[in-house]
Order: sequence, then structure tokens, then C-alpha cells
Amino acid sequence: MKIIHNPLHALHHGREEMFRGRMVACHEVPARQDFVLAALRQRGFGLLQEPVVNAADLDHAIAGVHVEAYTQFLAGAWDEWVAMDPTNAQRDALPSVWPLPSRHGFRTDALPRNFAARLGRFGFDAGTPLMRGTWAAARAGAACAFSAARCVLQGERAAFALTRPPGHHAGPDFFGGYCFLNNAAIAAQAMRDGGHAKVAVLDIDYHHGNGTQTIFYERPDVFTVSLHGDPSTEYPFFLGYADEQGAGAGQGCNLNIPLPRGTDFKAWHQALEQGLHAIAQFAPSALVVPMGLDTFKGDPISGFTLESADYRVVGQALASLNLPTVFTFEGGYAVDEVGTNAVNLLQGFWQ
Ligand code: Q9C
Ligand code: ZN
Repeated sequence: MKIIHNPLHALHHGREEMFRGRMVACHEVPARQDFVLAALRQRGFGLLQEPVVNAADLDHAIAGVHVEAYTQFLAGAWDEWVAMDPTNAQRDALPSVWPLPSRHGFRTDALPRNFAARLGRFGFDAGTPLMRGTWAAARAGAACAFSAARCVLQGERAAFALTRPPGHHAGPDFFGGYCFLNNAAIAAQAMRDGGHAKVAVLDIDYHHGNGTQTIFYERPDVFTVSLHGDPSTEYPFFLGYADEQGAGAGQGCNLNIPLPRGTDFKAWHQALEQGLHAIAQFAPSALVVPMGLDTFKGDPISGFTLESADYRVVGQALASLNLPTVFTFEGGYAVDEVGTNAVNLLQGFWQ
């Protein structure tokens, strides 16, 4: 399996995130990617490479899922943050004011010049710090996803975009949940552009893939499926319910399977089988798997109880679809085990 890893990921290294009125140490840390890469090397799994993509092709791939006003915001965000106050260079940027939906009277069409306001216009939580290297890291990550899709378009059975920051919470014009550019959506769109008429996305991260769902919600050509902690108690709270089934031309092309906190592998695996069955019915010719390992029992911010050996079984189940597959690296915050769990899953798939 081709593994496309992000050489610039460590340029994004948030220090603290806002959590229930306090600043706490970031969970989404550079060691996550380093540990997965180390486990791949140690077990001799995969052909490791860095992305090779020209800038124009990459910009086109990003523009396929994100609006220009948002990518321009991201590209200039750090300079604007520092321009507000030179001492800002010493701290990460986080939003602290947001427009509620327009039914509350706020205007979402207004784009204030004030940068703190713009952060809240484009970001949906205060747990996703942005810093000097965020844009470069996220953009190189998008290149990994695009490169992985290209490998598969060229005939590889599967490729893994090993990159951070993760992507599945990022939408057409918003960041949040540690995510800035939606790597899985970029891969899915690249598969569409490369000739796959129907693509399925099967999101197995602990958290609902709200960004990916939103990007494809009204489209009939990309079927989005997500298994995740029930949003009535779990992040991102405001999307991911079972009654969200797609809209317009995309009606019926979104499937959410929320599961209660505490769900064990037996019940999770049944939900996976349900998702796989729905994908088989949709009959796509390619698959994208936003691969979060935060379903692990030792994850510090999540509530399922999968064990390391279970990830082999997950990989085997995914392989049963028999589809060319792009994996993207999403959550997974039990840093010491994230490498073992990721490689177990990929090996289970590959064998
Ligand atoms: N102190 C992904 O797994 N809130 N994002 C957690 C914990 C945000 C997770 C609060 C969780 C985002 C890609
Ligand atoms: Zn997650």
C-alpha cells in the first residue's frame, strides 16, 4: 500500500485548546503522525512517500471542496492575526465570538474587517488553534490526500494519506474540530474527477464527519456514511443525527449511525456491517475512509471501547467491499497506541 505522508505536518503544533472555560493542552499533536510513521516503518508495512503535486493542480483540488473566500482567509490568517497586535505572534489564534444562525438576527453575509470576528465567521469552535504554519501544513496535507487519490486512480488497490491536521470536520467554508482542509472530501472529489461516477465515504472516526457530510449533502454522486458517538452527547453536537439523509438531488445519499457513549466492538461492528451494506447497495466504484482511531478504549477524549486487535477485523471488513480505497488519517489521541492501531487496520485491509 502506498503511504503518502505529510513532511510539513509539524508546522502545525497547537499548544492549548479552550475546553469548558479553561485552556488545556492540545490533543491533536505532531507525535500522532510521527508514531504512525514509526509503526509503519517498524512493521515494514507500506511504501512510504511524500506527495508530488504541482501547485495549480493542488489549488484546483482544494477549490473542488472549499470556497475561495475561505482558502484566502486561511492563507492570510496568521499575518492578519499578528497585524491586529504584534504580541499575538507569541500565541495561537482562537475564535471567541460567533454569529448565531440568521434566525437570531445575526448577519452571516456580513464579513467584518476585524480579524477576531473573521475567525469566528470561519471557525465553529475554540478548540482549534491556528498558528504560523497551519496553512502550510494543511495545504501539504491536502496534497497527500490528492496524491493518494491519484495513486488509486492509477491502479493501486489502496493508498493512505498519513497527514495532520485532520480534515473531516472542515466544511466548504469553515474550520473546527482540529480540522482546516477536508482531506477525505478532497480525495473523494479527486476520485470523481478521475472518472469514478459514484464514490462512497465511510467515516469511522469517533466523531461525526460533519464537514464531509455538509460538503456532499445535496449531491447524488457521493454517498456519505458516518458511524460515531451520538451527537446528543458527543462532539460536534449540532450535526450527525440519524434523520439527516441528504437533501435535494442528494436525498438518500447520507447515512448517519450514531451510537451511545460506551459502545463496545460487537455493537460497533454491527453498525459497520450496516454501513457496508448500504454502501454496497449504492454500488460505488471507489471508497474513501476517513480513518479515526479515537474509537480506541484508551482514547482520552472519546467513549467507545475498541481494542488494538479489533482494528484488524475493521480492516478486513472494509476490504470486503472490494473497492479501490483511499484512507485519510483523522482522529486518535491515545498517542502511544495510535501507530499500532492504524497499522493493524491497514494490515487487516491489505491481507
Ligand atoms: N477536550 C477529530 O477527532 N473537542 N476531532 C474535544 C476535548 C473536539 C475531534 C474536547 C474534538 C474534535 C478529528
Ligand atoms: Zn474524532
